[in-house]
Amino acid sequence: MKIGITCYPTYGGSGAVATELGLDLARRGHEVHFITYQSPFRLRGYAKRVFFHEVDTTISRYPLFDHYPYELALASRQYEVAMQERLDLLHVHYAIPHATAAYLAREMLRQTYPIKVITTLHGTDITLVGQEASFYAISRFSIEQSDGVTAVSKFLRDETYRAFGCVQCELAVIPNFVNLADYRPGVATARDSLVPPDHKLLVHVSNFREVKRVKDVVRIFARLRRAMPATLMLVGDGPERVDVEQEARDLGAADDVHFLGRIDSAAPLLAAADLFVLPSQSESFGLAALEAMACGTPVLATRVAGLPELITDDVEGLLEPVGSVEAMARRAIDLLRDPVRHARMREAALARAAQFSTDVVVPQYEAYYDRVMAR
Ligand code: GMT
Repeated sequence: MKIGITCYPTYGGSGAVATELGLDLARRGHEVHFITYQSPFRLRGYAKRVFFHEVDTTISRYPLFDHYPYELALASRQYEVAMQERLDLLHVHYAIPHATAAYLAREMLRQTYPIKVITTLHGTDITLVGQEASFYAISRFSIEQSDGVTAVSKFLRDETYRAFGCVQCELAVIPNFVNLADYRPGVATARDSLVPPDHKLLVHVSNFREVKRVKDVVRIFARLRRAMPATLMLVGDGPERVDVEQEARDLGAADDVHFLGRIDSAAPLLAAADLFVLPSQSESFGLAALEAMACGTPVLATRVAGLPELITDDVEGLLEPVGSVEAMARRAIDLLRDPVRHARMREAALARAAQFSTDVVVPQYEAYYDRVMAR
């Protein structure tokens, strides 16, 4: 099949999933064309049957444009690439504005040939942005007009039905996945190069948006650090970072908190960690948690949205209500003081992650493409 993929190319779960999906589809013999404004962050170097088509944004500073109409430039590029490459389908990730642009491209192509549009919903496109008054109607329209729609968890499917009604759409659940060749315990960075020998290592990875509650990570850590020597490493960057840095200073924990910024692959760090911390307000799936589990690291997370579909409390990790910093710290301390229980949880995390490996999940997308193409 010839597949066009549009996603946000920047640091984030939806772009990561879209890119890993494209790379694996190409390994399976499909031809994949990424269409976006910059090369996706996980797309590095040459890969057979993978192509990148840049959406030109150079005219964005034209004086008439207070707000650059990116979605029109994107629709135009999707149309051109589809015509030139004879794409079978456009698979867009994150509804706004990608599903809307793909709808336009499909309408432009209608006279020539009937391309299919599949939209994958990832999270805040439904739970936050899509429910903003100014985006609600266009989100609903773009979802309903897609030829196929997938959601990354049952939670997100049900939330889409609840929030949008979506009478005409049938949503398939296809979960996030992880490449076990890249994310595995064996890739761990040597611990003595990361932390003093007696320290426990806690890791968090995110784009530092409010929904991630990164300050809670530091609050949990500050409490845990009173009970045992420990280091916290925070990977990623975003709007909350300055406040999180201040929180670490205010709590007197800054010496043991390291802000690493955006790094290409966190796998070596995840594999070296004792605990991955994800106290999000909402998390439709929690790709970062899955990647940590694939590296054999248990997860301390919130019992919210899609996270309980991935993690069972006390099996592969620990789940507590949003904001319950005391309880999360207490449970982390108990776990890290019990090496036998911790080792059992590591094994359970690895076994659970294997159920979401690329080999298991990507064929579900292929089967879904076949179903949509046959309609
Ligand atoms: O919806 C978002 O916040 C954006 C998106 C991203 O690009 O980081 O994250 C979402 O998509 C991921 C991949 O499907 C999921 O694993 C994340 O749980 C989800 N984030 C939220 O729901 C907050």
